[in-house]
Amino acid sequence: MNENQQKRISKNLSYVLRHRPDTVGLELLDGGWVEVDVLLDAMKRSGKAVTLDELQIVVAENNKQRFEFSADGAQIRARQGHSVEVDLGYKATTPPAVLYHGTATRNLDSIFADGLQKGRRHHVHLSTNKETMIQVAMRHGKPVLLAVDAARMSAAGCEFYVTGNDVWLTDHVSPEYLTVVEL
Ligand code: HQG
Repeated sequence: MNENQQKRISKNLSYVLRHRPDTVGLELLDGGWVEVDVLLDAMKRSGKAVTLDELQIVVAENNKQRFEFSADGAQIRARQGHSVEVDLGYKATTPPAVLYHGTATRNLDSIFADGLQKGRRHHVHLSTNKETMIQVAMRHGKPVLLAVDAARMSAAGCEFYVTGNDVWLTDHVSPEYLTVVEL
């Protein structure tokens, strides 16, 4: 399988597992899981056929580790990034003292007025990894990196959830916790 094929499968999976399971006749289970057999069957019926081998490669090699199998391998889910109503079942966890968020410079005025908003997603996405966050920022325009004072947010009672791929999720980040990091 070449890179383009992997990308296409990853995009199809993101669409189905995060946003529109209904388009292939699926409903997500608690935690955002889908039975692998059921998924393969649904993808086939909707003309987006993918084999189990291909699925395993995409889960293992996806550049952002977006997907994961359950421990027994019978189920699959997207780790984060959903727009459908689903409880991923992540437990609130104490965050590292500092987390990062990458965005475009044109968003700064609005972010320093309203804070980081989750928009269409379930949460605001943060990470310990500055490089990753700069990459995320570059999707939006001229990149800027924000440091989030997670220690102070946590002390103030804000909750954080961590996924299996170092994405930290929270509901909202007030401007008082944000500073621009000089690149
Ligand atoms: C910005 C990708 C103005 C926010 C990535 C961002 C990530 C505001 C954009 C994951 C704002 C939302 C998430 C405010 C936030 N005013 N702009 N008050 N509050 N914003 O794509 O964080 O490929 O929904 O800074 O790798 O960029 O999907 O979120 O620029 O991990 O797996 O509004 O999505 O992962 O954009 O990216 P997004 P994001 P996947």
